[in-house]
Amino acid sequence: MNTVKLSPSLMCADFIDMRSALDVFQREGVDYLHIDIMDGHYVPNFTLGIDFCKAVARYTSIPLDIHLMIENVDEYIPSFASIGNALLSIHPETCYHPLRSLRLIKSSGARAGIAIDPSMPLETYKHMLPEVDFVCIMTVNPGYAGQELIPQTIEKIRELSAHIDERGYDIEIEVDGNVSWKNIPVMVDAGADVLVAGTSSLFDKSGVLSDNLSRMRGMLGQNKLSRVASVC
Ligand code: S6P
Ligand code: MG
Repeated sequence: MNTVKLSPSLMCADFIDMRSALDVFQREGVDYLHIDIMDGHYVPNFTLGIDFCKAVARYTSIPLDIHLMIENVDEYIPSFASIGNALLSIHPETCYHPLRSLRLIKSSGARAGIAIDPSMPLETYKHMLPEVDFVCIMTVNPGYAGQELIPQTIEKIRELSAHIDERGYDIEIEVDGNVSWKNIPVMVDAGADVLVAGTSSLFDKSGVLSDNLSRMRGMLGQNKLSRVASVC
């Protein structure tokens, strides 16, 4: 079985104490840092922005998994990609020509992904798959942390996993939304390769961050850390 990767969602961290969270991730090892970018148009919320991404990239060597929940995405792709060591996911429904946007991500030096809204069928996205490095299956409506899983999205993970196997694509399936203690086994069983961990597991306030991370590793059968890097 492949190792399931972890991508802590930084919008769920304590903003006043972000450095402590980054230190834990840098010390203990996580695969990516998930950063939600919202514009108040495509989603009814604002969260983090490009200067935040740059600051995180200066502080840690962990790749940034930047989830763009914004309109006019082509205008911003080059700036986010220029941060370096990044994965960028777009919501294709925000683009006139999603394949053009995906190619722009790649030509700008980042890894390209599509994020799929929970309401959308996989069929709509199949012709984009040959050009993506990862697919982010959203298991809650985009815009907020702390929401409940939309159950029918689990079947979509399973369907995508089978389709990827059948076609032999080299694509990671990321799952974003209510990746809770209860839902983790179900999501992994359905085919998740990357878990975006937020308030319902890693940042669960009833536990301490480093203990929550160990608990996640334990659930995933990962007693050893998959990635350890030194603080820059
Ligand atoms: C939602 C965003 C997500 C959240 C994550 C929060 O728009 O894309 O990345 O940060 O879902 O996790 P949780 O466990 O609070 O749902
Ligand atoms: Mg996200």
